[in-house]
Amino acid sequence: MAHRWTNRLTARDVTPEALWLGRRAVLGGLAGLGLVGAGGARADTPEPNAWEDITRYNNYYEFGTDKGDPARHAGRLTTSPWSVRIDGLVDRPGDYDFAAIMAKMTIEERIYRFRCVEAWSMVVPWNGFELADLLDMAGVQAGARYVAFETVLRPEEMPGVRYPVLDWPYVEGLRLDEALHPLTIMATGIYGRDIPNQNGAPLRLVCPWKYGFKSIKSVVRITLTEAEPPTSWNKANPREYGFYSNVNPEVDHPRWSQATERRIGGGIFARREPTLIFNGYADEVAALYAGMDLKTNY
Ligand SMILES: Nc1nc2c(c(=O)[nH]1)N[C@H]1C(S)=C(S)[C@@H](COP(=O)(O)O)O[C@H]1N2
Ligand SMILES: [Mo]
Repeated sequence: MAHRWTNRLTARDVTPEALWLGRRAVLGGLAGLGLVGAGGARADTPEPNAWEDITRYNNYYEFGTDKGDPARHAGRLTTSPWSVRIDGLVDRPGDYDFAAIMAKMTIEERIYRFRCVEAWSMVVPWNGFELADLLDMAGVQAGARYVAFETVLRPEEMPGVRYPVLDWPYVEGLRLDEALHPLTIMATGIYGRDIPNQNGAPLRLVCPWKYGFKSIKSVVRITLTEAEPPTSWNKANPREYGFYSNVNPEVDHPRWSQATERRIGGGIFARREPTLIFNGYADEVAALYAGMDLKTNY
């Protein structure tokens, strides 16, 4: 399929893989214990305030809310065989086998700026395919306006779902035009390898102009709907998390500023950089929100 997007970021911008691998240690302050990274790479521990903000947010709550839980427990998740149910307002609803999807897709590397946790960013080389291509397989019907996503729910493999920290299964949503945008991909790999379980194997959404929590992991169901679908973080805390969740330095989270961020790998003395509207992808996506008040539609 003809893809309409070109990387502006290059391999030179990519966060070194060792730092990516060691990120949880970097963010969790374990760096001092020598647990950081392959190849002996050692990153700095962020200052305590930032550390607090980060550790309050975990990356894959189905495996627990403790900062080390995803890496510790996600290995239990069985990711093969895997299928994705595509239903709702589509011409060809059904269970789409992941291996069959992969056989049909063009897998490309995309280097994206990614907000991994709220005030930290990285530049990550993802491998994947455009979500639009998957939706094409199912045939989106005229009445569809939104896309709802659901993560697998397997209590026997996911120790965190015993706790009602979120309303399981984890769900997310995009407006149809956001979902069809060429920047929106389903990632199946990272740094040229299969995606690790804790990052959402075997396929997870990546929507690079939005905050990290929109990028739902280990997707098993995609439903085309007419109405705006519920999202996990909005259900848990509607004041703090809206449906859109576009990266926006002008709209603070009620508990912290979103105006600046730090690039992982910058080290403890790295200056905070100004956060860019739409995470730096304004040229590509601002038109989707023309005329919308982004303060009320946060
Ligand atoms: N199913 C599911 N998806 C999820 C989460 C989660 O807890 N469960 N956490 C989200 C949050 S808060 C973030 S910041 C990103 C983190 O993705 P990463 O670990 O690949 O950086 O995943 C998002 N996707
Ligand atoms: Mo997050």
